[in-house]
Amino acid sequence: MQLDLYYFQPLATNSARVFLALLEKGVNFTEHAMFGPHFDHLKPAYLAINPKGQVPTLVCDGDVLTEGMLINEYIDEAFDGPALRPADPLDRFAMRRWCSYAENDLGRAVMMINWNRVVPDIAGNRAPEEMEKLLENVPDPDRRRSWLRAFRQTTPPAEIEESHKRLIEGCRLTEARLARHRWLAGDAYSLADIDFMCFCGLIADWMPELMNASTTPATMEWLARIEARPAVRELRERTQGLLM
Ligand SMILES: N[C@@H](CCC(=O)N[C@@H](CS)C(=O)NCC(=O)O)C(=O)O
Repeated sequence: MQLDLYYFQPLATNSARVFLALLEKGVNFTEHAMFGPHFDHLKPAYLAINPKGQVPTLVCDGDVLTEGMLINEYIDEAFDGPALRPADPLDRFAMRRWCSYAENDLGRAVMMINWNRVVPDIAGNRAPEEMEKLLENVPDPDRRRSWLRAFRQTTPPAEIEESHKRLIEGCRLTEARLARHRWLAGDAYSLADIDFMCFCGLIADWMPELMNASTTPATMEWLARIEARPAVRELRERTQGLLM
């Protein structure tokens, strides 16, 4: 089967989780790296593949798959290699619950805070008119609005504060879970750990006051276990540039 993965460099969040699932399964795929500051994801060639203009996209023999969480379930189901979903139905539920929490709640708060930090850098030296013209090509109106608010730095402080509160609560919940279980879904490493590491592992780097060895020791040990995995080491080696 011909697999083509379209993803953002540097590898993080949504792109990293699918890239990592493929590495964990030992699946061969063709890489199509895209660069945020070049706005490759808004170019007509890519919009013809994914009209939402978002990454990652996995194309399997011409079938276009989007939504990282669903792509990863497909990868685990379709390919040989170590299982990334628990067999026990309740553990599998826990996996899905934590994946959903990572994506829709805690991960969204992390991304919102980071987005407001990095978009001015992504814009680079472009004049405001040029940047705003470029952003007219963002197909999804909600995404267009958040790009514009981040670029103009007009996101209401109360919304950023709300995201901070979610991070504090998320770090507490995760720590409580990992103090009782080796992995988020129970006894085995799963897609939940992949998602959580890709979205929320960033908190340890960006906001060490919230995630650190004294406040969240079980989470830090879990992160160290993940970073020692060969596939994660390979992911780090394949990451070009620095996370902004
Ligand atoms: N729900 C989608 C979200 C994908 C997403 O937000 N990707 C970001 C990169 S991490 C993106 O493409 N951002 C560009 C934009 O939204 O305009 C998924 O799970 O794959």
